[in-house]
Amino acid sequence: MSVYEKDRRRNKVLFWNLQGRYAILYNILLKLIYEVITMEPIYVTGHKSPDTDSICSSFGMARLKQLQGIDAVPVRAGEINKETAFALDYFGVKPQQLMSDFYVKVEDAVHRNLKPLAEEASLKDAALWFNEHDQHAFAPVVKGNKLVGVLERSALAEEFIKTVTGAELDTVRALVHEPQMTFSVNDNGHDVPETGCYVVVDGADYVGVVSADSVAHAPKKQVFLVDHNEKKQIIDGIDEAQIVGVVDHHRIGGTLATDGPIFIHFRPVGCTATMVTSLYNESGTEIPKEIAGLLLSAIISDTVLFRSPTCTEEDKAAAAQLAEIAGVEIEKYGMEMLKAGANVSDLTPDEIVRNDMKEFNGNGKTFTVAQVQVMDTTDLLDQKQVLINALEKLRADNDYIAAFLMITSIIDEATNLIYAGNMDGVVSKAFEKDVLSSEVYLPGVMSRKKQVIPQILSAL
Ligand SMILES: [Mn+2]
Repeated sequence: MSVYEKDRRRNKVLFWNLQGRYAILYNILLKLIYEVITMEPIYVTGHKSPDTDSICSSFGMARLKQLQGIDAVPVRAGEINKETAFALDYFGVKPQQLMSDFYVKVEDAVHRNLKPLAEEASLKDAALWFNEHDQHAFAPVVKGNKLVGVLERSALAEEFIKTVTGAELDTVRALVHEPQMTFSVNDNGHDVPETGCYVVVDGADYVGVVSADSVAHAPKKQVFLVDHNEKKQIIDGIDEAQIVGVVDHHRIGGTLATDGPIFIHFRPVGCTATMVTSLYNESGTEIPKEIAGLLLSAIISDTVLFRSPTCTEEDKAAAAQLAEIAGVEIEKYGMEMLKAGANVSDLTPDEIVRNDMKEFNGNGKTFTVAQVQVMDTTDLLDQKQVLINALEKLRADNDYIAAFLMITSIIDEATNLIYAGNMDGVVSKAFEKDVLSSEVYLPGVMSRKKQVIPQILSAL
């Protein structure tokens, strides 16, 4: 009897020794403990190329859930920009964990309870192993924890024919060969072939086996979206995860389809953090000081210190409440933070045209709009041709129909929109203006969401 089998029998005896309802109770308790241990957290994330709102609302929303006793983890979809870095540093918060994708990993789907055979195992041990694991065509073979290879059921059967005529092998070692395909715990589950069962390793160590079926049954990651809902802006692999909630202030774009009913919160306010603030208030939860500072930073950023036309009275009221808790003076702190973000002097042209970039899709056409907010646009406009070349490279490399860059002056409250792609007609139609060498000047325009995207989409 294998150790595994003994274990199983002992557990059975233990279980049945408990009488009637106690056994049931014991079972329920075990299940509960198991669920608590294996319970997946809710990942709270903002959009790709995260801005201050995406980073800070992720922190704010995750903390609210934690305060409500829910296991939530703030994550980010990309690198922190300078403005956000200033805010995080100011309120003493370290950036959250970077999440590269939500794909189901082999690690989530691996069967860990398939005991391997030791390479010193005798032919009889091997036969007993296959007898116990009658669905398995091969046995993983290890030396210590290290995977040595696999032993095929057929190879063992073949060997037994030989043993009848004499010379029996001492161990299975000679029959073991390298598996044709193995998976690492970090591999994506969707790469596991439709048929067959495969050995999973962690480095050189044996972990277990995986199949397409176990991948299909692996628990999905639970994801809470803040500050975005369009597929192209969500961290990759969201189709293999489960969206459990959305708090956003953008248009509903693309097809946000979910498996079940979800918590959803959309309002046409200037900032997601404003909504997060009201969720704290509605639930009667006190806002922690550093979270208040971060949420305030998000509102200042998204509304460009209340200058943006997207700014509402609700944003201003939330900012006042948050500033009080955080203990900062809004105008002073706000200008400092915006200045920290507005310094683009150390960015390369490639970085500038990807700054705060978002992808959009209209009529099946994909384009990007990046934005830099600066105190003075002169330096950037002086290198306009270099920036347009960088935009053209970005456009061509990704097969976009266009790549736009908004050069927005916080002081003048205006935007110079420059672009690559055959867009002169679209741009002049969108903004009812004549374009001049891939540029249009838009006084009063600060908001991509409200003053640029809808206009381009309707002109496409
Ligand atoms: Mn936002």
